[in-house]
Amino acid sequence: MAAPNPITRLISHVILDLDGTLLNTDSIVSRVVKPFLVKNGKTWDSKKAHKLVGKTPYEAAAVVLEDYGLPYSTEEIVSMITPMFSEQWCNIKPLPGANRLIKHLRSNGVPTALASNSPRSNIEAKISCHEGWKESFSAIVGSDEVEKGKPPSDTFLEAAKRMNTCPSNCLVIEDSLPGVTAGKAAGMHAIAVPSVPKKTAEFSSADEVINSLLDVRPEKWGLPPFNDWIEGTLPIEPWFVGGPVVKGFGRGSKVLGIPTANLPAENFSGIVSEHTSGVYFGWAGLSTRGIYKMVMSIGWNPYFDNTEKTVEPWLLHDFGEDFYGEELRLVIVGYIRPEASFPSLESLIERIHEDGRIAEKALDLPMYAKYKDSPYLGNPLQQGKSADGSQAELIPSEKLLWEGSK
Ligand code: ADP
Ligand code: RBF
Ligand code: MG
Repeated sequence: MAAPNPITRLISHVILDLDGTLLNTDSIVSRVVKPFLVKNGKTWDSKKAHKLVGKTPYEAAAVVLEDYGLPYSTEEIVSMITPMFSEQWCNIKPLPGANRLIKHLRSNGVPTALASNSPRSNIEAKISCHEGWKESFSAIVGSDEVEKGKPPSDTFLEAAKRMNTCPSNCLVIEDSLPGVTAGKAAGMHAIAVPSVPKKTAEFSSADEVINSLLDVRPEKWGLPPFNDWIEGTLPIEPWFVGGPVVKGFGRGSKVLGIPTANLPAENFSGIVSEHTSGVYFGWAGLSTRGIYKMVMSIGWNPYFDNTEKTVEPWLLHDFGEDFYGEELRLVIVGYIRPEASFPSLESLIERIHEDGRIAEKALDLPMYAKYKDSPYLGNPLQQGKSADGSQAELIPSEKLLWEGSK
């Protein structure tokens, strides 16, 4: 692994944004705004969803009003939509790496604040759904506790003040442009974790732009490093996907010499939005052949600038033939790195081979090897169907985790 960057900044306090940074709030925005619009005779345009990211409820309502031309005032929209949101608070899932980061900061005694554009009561309601979160923050600042929400600096300055520290000691982690702007305006360091894909160019004011919270490297900021990386891999809570192998871009073998067995996009709709892009690894089961080591990318393949997020599993075995149409089951157990663009095709290929070597070796570690026995990979009774007879796209990971650890 490369030597860590020399530490040029000494951070003592961290300030986290909530929606879109720690919580996958976007997934419920459409669940609330969409039915609201439908009820009012409008059609939800998912391409406009990003315009609501990082806004206060009032600002978001104003955007909805402007975009869809509803016969209400902004205040009326806020008051109609707020109860609909409140019902959903506990359905918002933590983003990948959020629990890990919060626990890490807490166990290392790094004072951490929450600074959000939501009103304080909403913040409290949302974090109460997640065990250990509330106790992990030494200060919480809502938009109703300061004169102006983000992008002005008030929210972050107030958070620093409540932690009795000065802004230059603080590291802000934010997914939205208004949030990063606010952090910089407060004189703080800022990491951007954009929740809207492919918008990284907008974040030039951030000190660092990363792909997900899994990629936070606290040691770069003079903070205690994570110590859960093992042989270049990060264990994750496993996830399970499967389906018949379908045709992909026709590029894997031809252009890269690396075949990737694609699964039907619809099998991934939930998974793809839940998991950040990146390079992962695990075990692959082919119904008639056996169980193999596997390394895969999930995302937009930046080198090729794809418009669709895909899952590209490369089975670490020489089959000497295609197996389109066969049932493929995957158990994804660990993370290696974010997706990247590369200066040349050769360097992309070299990096993918390196990923393969890392996965090959790591999968022999007991913590990963045990998942080779997951019933999901090979049990014909489970294949293609779940208990209710519907297509099995995802087995609840808690269940299999439990089975795997018996
Ligand atoms: P496509 O774009 O259609 O996915 P690829 O060039 O990526 O085409 O080749 C993938 C196909 O190659 C898979 O669907 C599978 O049938 C076959 N294949 C052969 N060996 C492997 C392997 N080791 N890993 C993944 N797929 C393989
Ligand atoms: N594509 C990228 O553009 N950037 C990557 O960092 C990247 N990493 C990959 C890692 C692995 C292990 C695999 C199997 C593929 C990766 N690819 C990446 C995807 C590759 O571009 C993809 O398989 C082809 O586009 C085939 O469709
Ligand atoms: Mg492929």
